[in-house]
Amino acid sequence: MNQQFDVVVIGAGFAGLYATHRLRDDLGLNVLGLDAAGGVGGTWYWNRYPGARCDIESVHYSYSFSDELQREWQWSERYAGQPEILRYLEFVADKFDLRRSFRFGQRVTSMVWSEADARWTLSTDTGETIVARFVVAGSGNVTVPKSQAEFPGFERYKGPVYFTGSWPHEGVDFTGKRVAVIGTGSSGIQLIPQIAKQAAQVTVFQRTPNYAVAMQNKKLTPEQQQWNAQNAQQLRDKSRLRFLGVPYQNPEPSALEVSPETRRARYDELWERGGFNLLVSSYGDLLTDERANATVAEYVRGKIREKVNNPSVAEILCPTDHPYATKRPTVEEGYYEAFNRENVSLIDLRATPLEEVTEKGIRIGGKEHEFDAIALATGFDAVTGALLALNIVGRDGLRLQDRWAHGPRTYLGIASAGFPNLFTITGPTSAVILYNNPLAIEDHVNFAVDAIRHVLDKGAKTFEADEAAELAWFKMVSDTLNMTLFPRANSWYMGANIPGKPRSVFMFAGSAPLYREMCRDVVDHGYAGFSIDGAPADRVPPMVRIDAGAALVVGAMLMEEAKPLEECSVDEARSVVESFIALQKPVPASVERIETTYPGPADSRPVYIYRPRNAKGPLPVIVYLHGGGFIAGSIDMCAGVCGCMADDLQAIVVAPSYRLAPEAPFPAATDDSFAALKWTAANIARHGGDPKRLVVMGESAGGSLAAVAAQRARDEGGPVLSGQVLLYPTMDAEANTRSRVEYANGPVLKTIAALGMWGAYLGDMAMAASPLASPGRAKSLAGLAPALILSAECDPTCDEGEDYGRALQAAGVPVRIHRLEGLVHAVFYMSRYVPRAAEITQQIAAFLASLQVKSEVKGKAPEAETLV
Ligand code: N01
Repeated sequence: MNQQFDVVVIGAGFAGLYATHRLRDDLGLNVLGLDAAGGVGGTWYWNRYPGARCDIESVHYSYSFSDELQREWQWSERYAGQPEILRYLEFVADKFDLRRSFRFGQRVTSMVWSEADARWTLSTDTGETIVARFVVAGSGNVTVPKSQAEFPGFERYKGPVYFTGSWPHEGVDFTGKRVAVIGTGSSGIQLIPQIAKQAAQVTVFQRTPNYAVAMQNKKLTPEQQQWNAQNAQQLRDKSRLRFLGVPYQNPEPSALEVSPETRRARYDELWERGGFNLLVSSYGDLLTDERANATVAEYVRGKIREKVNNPSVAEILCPTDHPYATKRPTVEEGYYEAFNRENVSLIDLRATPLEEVTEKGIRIGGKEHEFDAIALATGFDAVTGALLALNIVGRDGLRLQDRWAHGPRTYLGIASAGFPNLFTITGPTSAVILYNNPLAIEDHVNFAVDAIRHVLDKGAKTFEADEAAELAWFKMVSDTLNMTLFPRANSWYMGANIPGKPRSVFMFAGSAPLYREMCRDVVDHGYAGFSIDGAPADRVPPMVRIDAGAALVVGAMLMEEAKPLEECSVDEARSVVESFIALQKPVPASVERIETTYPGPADSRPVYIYRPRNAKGPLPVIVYLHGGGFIAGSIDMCAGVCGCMADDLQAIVVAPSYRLAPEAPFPAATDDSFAALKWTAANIARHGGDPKRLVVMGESAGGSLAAVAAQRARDEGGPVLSGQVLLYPTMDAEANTRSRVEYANGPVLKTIAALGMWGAYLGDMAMAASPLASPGRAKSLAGLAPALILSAECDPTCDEGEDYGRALQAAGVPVRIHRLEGLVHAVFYMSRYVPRAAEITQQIAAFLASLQVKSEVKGKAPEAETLV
């Protein structure tokens, strides 16, 4: 029998079947699939307990790679049961003739990397040894059942014990039996009502109650089936852009911004829709804000109390120790009603801990309860269990168990440093946990297949995650996770369900669309973060370096499916930019806004003056020029940031409007903003400002306008400025910088979009030669006001601002350049969701202090630094 393969695929579930199909049929490789089970199906082969059913709607919980398959296969129910999902996977295996590539009933017992020939050697429990260049592990995330050894004395129990995760194929007849069920997670919640219909007595041992939502399952009509088949691709495309990978409607921003009545009506409507609709389509802050989460948690508890007749039983079933959905929220059919039956009783293990398992049953509270059978729905050694069980030994004898002793370390969840040519499909820290499995699997398999093709095309031998990339990935994933409520629960998501297992980071809590963008970015940067044949890897790409808060905002933006800026009309671009209002903290009540006008060269223009109500003046003054690419943005759009700056810095912030292109092209914006600066200098004393402590500031395109205004103040007779603050400014239409290339695709601003806006502003690109458009081209930069340049690392404009700062320094201007590591364009406007946006105000506070123009600043600012 041939024992040399290009690729060994482990597992014959969704992942293994698709990987085998792609590697064998698309790449033409010699592939062997191995599975310990007697057939295909993966988790659906083993989990045959009564009631086993998927919690994602069937039409979404299926492959998307084949149109033909999507047309041919019809699901009979909204949520398919285990037998039907297994039939589906068998159908797929037959349709694509996959069984011939598999050996069933063979469990991989070890995998050892040989450096000399760059091959993996796999051993199986049937004594076989197989050699392969690549291994694709599709061993699953909830595969290895938890050990029963957690229960003292279990080995003494004489009756039958059934694990939900390896249920007897022939089924179990519980008629007339007294049955104990331990565990009330997804499996237990499905199993209990089914057994209750048959058994004489069911005793449920509950340690932690769960939030179970009505499934609202039903048979699909022929019309629905036909519609699903006809619209399959559209449904799948939409799914890929949504939280959890289901094409449900996007949520409203916040549960806290609506009245209790509105909220309740929304929850009611989504409850009726069933399943994950409640989580996906209600409010965007349920998983990040405890108070928002409390509203839905109380709603679900209310439903439990409605369903369970006995109020004290209902209270035991009501979860209170973790926020809603921080453990996988379960879906139920008749679970709560089961507790209204005479033959079902509930034991609260928190109140009465399980003492031991005896020969005949279970002892709690000093009393032995006898059972004819015990069903364990106690869950799995999830995410890492199946991979560690493979006993993988990588480069230089490194054992995966040792490498992951304190928690998994991976890059993108698909590879781990020291283990070349091993792809872990939907591995730890990938997006799978909060995503629809088949789609997550397809994405990951496609990544692995493309990487293998890349290696083979290059004639290379090895593909391996770089340790530095892993570290960057780990930081971003753990920071993101820590911005959510997930760490508040002791769940398998956190590795907290197994005694002794390190509590760590197992899940990517951004969103699947963001994760996909990150993977795409890695590929677009030539597999940055991976080393091929040991060549040093390029540093990790932009999306992986992104700050966690910014990552969550970018993920939410991707799910909004907004039209890319570069494809927008002027009006569309304006409404995209205005939408940033929602991302800012609001103007604090401690700040008043005066709305007035200033005389611009063409017309009288609105200007807002923000003044801290109780500050003792005269106060320093900041003239703030908003961004928006010269074609968009407004003084209303920047209200939150201006109001907060006034409060944080105890300064007066003046936000003038200026004319926008293309209606009023260059130099209208610079003429207006310079006029506003002069008007402020002449008039601000009336409002409590100190014109001798005047700073001009601008964000993005406003940064360019601020730099030009500072030059005109020097050249055109004042006013005298104390300083200039340029926040990730776009400085020159023709700048040819590294960051414009490296960050060409965003994350927030794309180079092509910035260029489009420059074009609209300048009208004629030849205008770029004017220093009024490109301040870096001024004859001299000497004698300008001291400058603070704040650049964002993950931003095409990063370098042009810094380059201008260095040119100012060379001309003898005191300058501080501060790079906002991991932050993105427009982050100042994301202050509500990106805590690190506060770094901008802190830097400005330190800058003002260095200029000695500072008031009593609220909060802690970095020490004032001497400017270079
Ligand atoms: O496992 P779980 P599961 N003493 O870990 C309890 C997928 N799935 O098999 O919470 C007493 O969720 C434990 O209590 P606690 C899905 O992703 C999907 O149900 O640790 N009790 C908990 O109540 C799911 O999340 C579907 O305090 C003990 C239960 O056992 C994942 O698989 C269906 C205990 C385990 O819950 C796992 O679900 C089934 C102990 N020593 C599974 N140890 C659908 O698609 C554990 N427990 C619908």
